[in-house]
Amino acid sequence: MNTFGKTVLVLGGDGFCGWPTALHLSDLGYSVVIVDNLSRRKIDIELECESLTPIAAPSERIAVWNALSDREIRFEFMDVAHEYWHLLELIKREQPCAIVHFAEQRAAPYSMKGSRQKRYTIDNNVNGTMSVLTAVVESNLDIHVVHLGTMGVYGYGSSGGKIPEGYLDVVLPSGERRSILHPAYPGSVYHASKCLDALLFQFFARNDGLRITDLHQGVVWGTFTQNTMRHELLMNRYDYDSDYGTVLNRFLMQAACGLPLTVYGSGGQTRAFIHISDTCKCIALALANPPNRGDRVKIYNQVAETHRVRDLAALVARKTGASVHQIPNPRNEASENELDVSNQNFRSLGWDPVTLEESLLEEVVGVAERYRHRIRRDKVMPSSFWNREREEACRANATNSSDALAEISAAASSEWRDEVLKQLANGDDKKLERMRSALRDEP
Ligand code: NAD
Ligand code: USQ
Repeated sequence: MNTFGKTVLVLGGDGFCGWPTALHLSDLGYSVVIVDNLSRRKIDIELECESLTPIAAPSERIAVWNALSDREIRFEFMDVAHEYWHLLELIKREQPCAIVHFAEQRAAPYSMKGSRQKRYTIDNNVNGTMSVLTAVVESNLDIHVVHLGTMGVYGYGSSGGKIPEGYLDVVLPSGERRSILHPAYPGSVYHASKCLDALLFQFFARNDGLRITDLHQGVVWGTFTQNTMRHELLMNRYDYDSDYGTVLNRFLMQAACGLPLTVYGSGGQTRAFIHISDTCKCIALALANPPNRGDRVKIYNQVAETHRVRDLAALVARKTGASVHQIPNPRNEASENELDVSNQNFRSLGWDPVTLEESLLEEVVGVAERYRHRIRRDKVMPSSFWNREREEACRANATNSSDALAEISAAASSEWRDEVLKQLANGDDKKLERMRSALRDEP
């Protein structure tokens, strides 16, 4: 497919998946317009916890990319969920061939934090999706909508075999064979918002003939891609806190900082995983292979492999010497599950995914080590609970866990502090000694 000069709107293009994807699509020749209201950066302020990696302001990182790449990414500040007319006007003006929709509140724990966050997640995500679909219909343009969904819409169980890609072949009581949308088993308010999105896609594809692809993605890990590595100011975000940090990136950060790995419950939860560089590749593949007008919603499982949480912890512990702590689970989820997932749709397009390679794990630990002075260790333990029972269980255990954490943190912190002092002293031994003794004198 000739991509050159074709316009793509990347909604949520300032985020963890959106930013490297915007760079990848720009690199492939698409004319990319990032649309974002920077709500994720505002939630950083609310949670008092920033990305582990320092991320440049949108205008700065885009200017660096445009200068380095000889391409042009543009930026539109907009709330997709609540500025419908602005969105419609943008679509009419840009006449994009496709819209990639990442612009949602994506953390399950944040969506369970309290009633405000529950309502915000549904309001933001469902209204955003509804606005995009309505605006595409209203524009009367033939635009392919590519949405980032989640494996969590299926629940994490069995579907009588491998989890299929969106549709389940069933035999009705009458004996008639049908291919139906897979039943929805959301495990959080966030996951429920994705199930509601999926229903909207079914309606708009059938009623208006919209061309829609929904990508049910697994847990994303890693931070760098080839493009974000081209300059320090292109750096991608790395969430590590208990609301936004996802499990493998959290374990790698914890290992890098000498903190115990926080396995929730038995660690028997099996989840699907994908590396961030493959997120970008899969989206490019989905854009290059749109459904026809009138086709049913095309659904892909965007996953590379599945792993049990405790096996991941054991792998990271083996590699790094980190200790593993099982703590009460703040979530209401099955303590053990199998997960067998089909990813045939992307495989049939030639996708050869990255798996948990040692070198990539080392790279992420390296990033975490480099920026560990930025970590707020008080943001590592769970702070959002699925229900009162889970909260009480976690709080009852908190004393023991925090004693253990505090011990390890204290040991690690003196080592870090010394590293920071060395950097500040910049080779001046006398200055270093003065700073060390000043700190030792601290009450
Ligand atoms: P993120 O929070 O880092 O990025 C989302 C971006 O969307 C942010 O820049 C945010 O400011 C923006 N945004 C949110 N609401 C908006 C609105 N109303 N208007 C304009 N911009 C808005 O999240 P991410 O990890 O990049 O995830 C992107 C998408 O991929 C989400 O829809 C998420 O559900 C899905 N996904 C993510 C993962 C993962 O592990 N990160 C896994 C599966 C699916
Ligand atoms: N977990 C731990 N310890 C931790 C963090 C998590 O044991 O320190 C466990 C959780 O209990 C859960 C599993 O690890 O069983 C995965 O948790 P996660 O936070 O890595 O992922 P999740 O909440 O499912 O959400 C992430 C993204 C979300 C995306 C989803 C894909 O934030 O946007 O939709 O992964 S999936 O999990 O396939 O549904």
